[in-house]
Parts: sequence; structure tokens; C-alpha cells
Amino acid sequence: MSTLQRTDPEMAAIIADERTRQVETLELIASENYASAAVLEATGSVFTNKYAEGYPGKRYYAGNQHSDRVESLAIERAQRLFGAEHVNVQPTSGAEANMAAYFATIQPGDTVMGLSLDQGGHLTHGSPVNFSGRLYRFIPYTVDRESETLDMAAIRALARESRPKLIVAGYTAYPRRIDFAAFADIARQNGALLMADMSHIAGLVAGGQHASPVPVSDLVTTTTHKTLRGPRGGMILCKAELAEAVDKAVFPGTQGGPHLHSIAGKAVAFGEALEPAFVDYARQIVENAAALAEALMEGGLRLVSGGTDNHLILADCNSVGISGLKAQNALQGAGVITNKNTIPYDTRSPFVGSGLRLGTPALTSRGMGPAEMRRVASWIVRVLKDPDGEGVRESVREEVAAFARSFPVPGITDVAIAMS
Ligand code: DSN
Repeated sequence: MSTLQRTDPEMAAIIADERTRQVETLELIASENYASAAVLEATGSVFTNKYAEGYPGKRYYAGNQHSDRVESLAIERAQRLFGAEHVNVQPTSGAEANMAAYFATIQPGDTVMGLSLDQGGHLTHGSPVNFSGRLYRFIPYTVDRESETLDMAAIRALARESRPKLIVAGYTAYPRRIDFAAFADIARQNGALLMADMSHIAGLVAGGQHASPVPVSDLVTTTTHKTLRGPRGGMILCKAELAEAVDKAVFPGTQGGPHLHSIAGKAVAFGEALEPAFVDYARQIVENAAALAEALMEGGLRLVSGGTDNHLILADCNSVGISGLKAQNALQGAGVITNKNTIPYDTRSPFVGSGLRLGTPALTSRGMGPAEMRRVASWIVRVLKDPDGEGVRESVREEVAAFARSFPVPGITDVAIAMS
């Protein structure tokens, strides 16, 4: 029996249920993944006990000799992984990283350009209900109505007209490659700084499957838990001249004590991403997304922009006559976990949405390939074509659970969890 089972059986049971759910369902949420057993171990370590306000060598409390080693190792590995001049590994999330990046570079009221949330941006890219939209004057850019891809000429014209101090490039529901070099040129020509938010594609960048924003951006923010497969958390990479401003904006500007246990997990994940095998993993994510996209289109689903170049797919559920919400819920009933999403120029509310976002990082972490993606697509199409059919849902759920159980889950079924 584990310590938790003995001391808090109620919580132990909830965690066991979640572990079973993660093993028996197919995880297709594009921003989720399975951290390795090593990442989980470091994240659950005794560093959860330590306060370490400040930075390596300059802490406000005593007893930080090992904290300094943890944070320095994370920084050094992140610098090597992404070729960054300076890295701050303390942001506790992507939103915190973005807040600190803004605090380091712009003032309240300044003009910023970002893709709006309903077109595939992020809350912290200027949504009116978020601090970003409340503090700064965000001018949203959009994707082209026909191609549903970023129109760099239109973005260039908008920058010329609106003269932003900062341009944000990086998205949560954009299935195509991002031309960071073109964004950098637009920023330079218009006297703006470029901030890339590579949260979704950080693992693809690390694995050489997407052009890196690091060399051409003034600063880059990211989460560490999506394609990068680390613990929940954020990070900022920047040019040397922004180092001091970024560090001050993180601490004491927006955060207190760093989460050293998460930073330990980040260091382990960066170490894993530095291994040659991570290139194969990143390549497999992209190949799997392409295979899934093709099979979904053959099954009659329209995909936003007509396909994918990265780890994610945005399906237009209008093509099968239902909303994104209905699709998400029907698939959940069949053990296929996705999320509803708006599509560009959506006419439905964000809570309902016309889109369904699907990603391959988590299934790829379980060792699946294109053949498995085609099976997954056939289950998705079966359910979406009969979303009210309980019989279909039931039989797909049984097939999915048996199929899912036959693929190991990193950090769950590849380790002996102390259960007895
Ligand atoms: N929630 C993340 C996503 O799903 O893309 C963004 O913060």
C-alpha cells in the first residue's frame, strides 16, 4: 500500500481513477502530453519544500546550495536545447511567462499586435477578459478568410498602420508553419519588438521539425508541458540585452518564490529533449498528424486550412452538421478526448464552437504511428457521423479501451508505482 493510500485513501482513489482514465482513453488534446517517469519523479521531489526567491547565487533565504544547482542545470540545458542567449526558467505557466515578457518590454497602454483568441491566438494575446487586453492596446490580426492561414502581407500592412511596440507570434490552434523570419522583418521595419509564443510547438522546435523562433525573436515564451513533454510550467528565452529586464519582470515583478520542484522537472525534460531520440519523436508527431488529417478528410471532415504541417488539426464540424461541443462530448463518450474550439470567422459562441482541435503528441508518446492514426480516425468519423447513437458510442468505447490498454503510457504503465 502506498503512503497516500494509507494516509488519504480518498485522494489516492481519485488519483488512481485518473491514472486509469489516462491509460484507457485516447488523448488527443493538442496541448497535453505524458511526462516521463523521470520528469514525474523530479517534479514530485523534496524541492517542493524549498523557498528560493531570487536567482542562482543571489537568493533571499539560506539553504539554497542545491536549489542553485537545479536552476543552473535547467538554464544551461534550455540554452543548449534552443540556442538561447538568456533563459529564465521560473515562470510557473505560459500565462505567467507572457505577463513577465510584457512587463519586461512594454508599458500599460502601449500598442501590441496579436492573433485574436477566436482565430487561434491565446487569452494572454490581448483578450479583453484577460489582463493583457485590459492593460495594453491590442490590435488583433486575423487569418485570411479563404486560405485560413496567416496573410503576412496583411499583417505587414497592419503593423505599418498601427505602429505596435510589440508583435506577438505564436498560437494555440494554428495547424500550419509560422514564418517567424517574416514576423521578425515586419517587427524590425516598424520599430517593434518580436515576441514568439512557441508554447504549442516547443517540442517540434527542439526536435528540428519547425523553424526556431529563437534566433530571430527578441524574446520567446513557452510552456514546458506540451510537445516538449516536461512538467507544467513556463519559460522565457531572450536576447542578452533583455536579460535583466526579463529576470526583474519575473521576480520580483510578477512572481514570488520559484517552484523548484517544477524547475527540477523542467531540467529533466530538457535533458530528454537533448537526446537524439527526441528528433525521432518530434518527427513522428508531425507524421502522425499528417496521417490523422488525411484519414479524417477521407472520412468527410473539412479541416481548417485543408490540413496540417505541425502537431495539430482543427476540424470544421459544420462539415458533419454538428457543433464542436457536440463533437467533443460524443467523442468523450467513446473514450476519445479532444476539445471544442472556435474556427476562424466562427458564427457560434466560444463555448459551443464549430471546431474540434486534435493533436498527436500524447498518442505519439505512447508509441503509436500512422497505422494507429488511421484506426483512430475511423473511430472519430464513426462517432461524429452518428453523435446521438448510443450503440456506436458504446462499441467504439470498448474497442478504444482495449486498443489504448495495449499501448504503454509513459510515467504510468512503464513504472512500478508503489501500490503495495
Ligand atoms: N490551454 C492551452 C491550450 O490548450 O492550448 C493554452 O493555454
